[in-house]
Amino acid sequence: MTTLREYLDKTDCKDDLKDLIELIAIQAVPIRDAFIYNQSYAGTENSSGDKQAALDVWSDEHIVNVLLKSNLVSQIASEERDDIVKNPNAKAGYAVVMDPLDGSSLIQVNLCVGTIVGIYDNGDALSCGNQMRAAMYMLYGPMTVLTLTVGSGVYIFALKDGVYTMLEENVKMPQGKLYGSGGLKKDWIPEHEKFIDEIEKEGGKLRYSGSFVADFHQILKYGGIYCYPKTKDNATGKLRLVFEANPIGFIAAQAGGEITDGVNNLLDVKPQKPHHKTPIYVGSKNMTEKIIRICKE
Ligand code: AHM
Ligand code: MG
Repeated sequence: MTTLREYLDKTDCKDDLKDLIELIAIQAVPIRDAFIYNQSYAGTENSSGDKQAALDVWSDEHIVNVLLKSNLVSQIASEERDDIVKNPNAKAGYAVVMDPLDGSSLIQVNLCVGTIVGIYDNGDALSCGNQMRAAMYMLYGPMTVLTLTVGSGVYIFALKDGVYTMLEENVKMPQGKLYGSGGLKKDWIPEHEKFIDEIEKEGGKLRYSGSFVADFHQILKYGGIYCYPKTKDNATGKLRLVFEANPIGFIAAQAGGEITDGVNNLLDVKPQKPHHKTPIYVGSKNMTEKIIRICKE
């Protein structure tokens, strides 16, 4: 069984990047332990206007403290903060972007949630997604699973007794028929309505939990599409380019899938601010090509 470190040792990652990836991945242990004491809402909102769960706030503070202490990171952009945290004296200049606890409306019902992270080696948290050096998410399901890319394929690891060992190597996203969409149906724009209609007519099967990271993991394995579209009342959609779309999109692309807003490859879009929002379609190319075609028509 290959451990996470043994895998990283075979890649072209520098030692400090390997250390950073391992350090972030192992935070799954304290985060999982914190679930039981952080079941409620915190009574606050983040810059995107989302209600913060106690575990959102806890995970954010925990990971930021760990990263600052490591001295490996010069910038941290977190979904739970208004501004980028800067550490100009860090000995290594990695920039980390993160959603410390994605899917937080599901904490109280014990459904699957996760931590999404992207790493840039240029020290700039507002880089385009295609400049990412590594992307990963930890999924807190029946098992704790780490999905990771360092730019040479996607690898999945499972955590047991404090050690991640490889579950699957070089994961490729199949073409598929699963679909899930956020946004109220009554507010869908005609392009999105047509897209979902076509999928359903072709035998698509609905799977949507309300946790992007969990819903994407299913798409990664089985194929299909996750979408959070723009709607009649919200031209930017709900999700964020920096913390959610780019790390997940980078993983999708490394597995042979794609991320788009219907027109642009999101990995090519320059973030305008940390909480830059965007419509998202991420999944198998048979699906992303369909929404791109419909948006062109
Ligand atoms: P969060 O990062 O605060 O949890 O918000 C993002 C979540 C996604 O995980 C999920 O796909 C989406 O919001 C669900 O939204 P909705 O409840 O509108 O379907
Ligand atoms: Mg999120």
